[in-house]
Amino acid sequence: GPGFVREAGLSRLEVLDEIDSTNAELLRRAEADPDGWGDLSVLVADHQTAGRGRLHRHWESPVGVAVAVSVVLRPHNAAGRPLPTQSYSWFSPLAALALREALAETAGVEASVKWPNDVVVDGLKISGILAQLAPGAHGAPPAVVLGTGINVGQAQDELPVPTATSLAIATGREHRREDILAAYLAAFARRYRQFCAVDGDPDAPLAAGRGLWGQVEDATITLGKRVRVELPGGQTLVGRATGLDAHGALRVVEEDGTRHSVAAGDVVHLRP
Ligand code: BT5
Repeated sequence: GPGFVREAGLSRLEVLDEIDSTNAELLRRAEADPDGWGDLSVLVADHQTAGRGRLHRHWESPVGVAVAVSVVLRPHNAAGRPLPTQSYSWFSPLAALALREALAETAGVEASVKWPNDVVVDGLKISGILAQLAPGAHGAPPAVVLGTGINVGQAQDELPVPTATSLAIATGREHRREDILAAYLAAFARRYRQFCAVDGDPDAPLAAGRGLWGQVEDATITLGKRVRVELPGGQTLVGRATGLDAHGALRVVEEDGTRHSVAAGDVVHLRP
């Protein structure tokens, strides 16, 4: 309700029955009216008919059992100064941390981050996050539309891939989508404001103590693992994931010692 919107510090929250994609819709609206969709405006849909993942992949969010939510970010510090666009790569991991917190709080579930944009429980994907650039308001830097799909009530045969799970499967009981959504948005807004307050410096300590960089490293199960990384160009890399760089890129060391910083790609965790 409106009380929640105010408390969480959101600009507005709109709920639709059905839309092609909440990200696509917010991108269209931000384009048509860059000033009308301010920082922390939220769009939620009960059902998406053409949800998207990265690289135009399909994202499934069936009616009644999934959360599909997108947020417009026009990041600036308290003095109104825009955040440097290099810091934008941290919004998706920031969202993953917020969801992790929300799942612990509302469902008692321990979730982790799988690089780059998955939230996993028991190694299975419970949520995917998609950040896209939108036009900035009048002369301002680009905005970000940050979308999150969360599997809440699906049974295993309602999920598109065997590597997916839902909150119902992970806990063996039902959960209200509104509770998950409210906890997630509140956690996200809180962390986002902390990050904006330090001008998007991933190393600057936040209220929780450490910088965002360190917090994300701690929550990312990919680190320390042997991985196969499929790069966007089609090449494949096999090695050990050793950490994240200052932009959130994955550091990978191949068996022959060659070092890489991978900005985008798909990761498979391999056996040690
Ligand atoms: C993602 O892409 O994981 C980002 C998903 C973002 C979805 C949100 S929902 C609200 C907003 N509006 C949108 O249109 N999108 C955002 P990626 O890492 O590329 O993963 C996509 C792959 O995940 C697909 O190719 C499937 O294999 C798998 N997948 C599809 N639906 C899934 C689901 N419900 N649960 C788990 N995996 C799924």
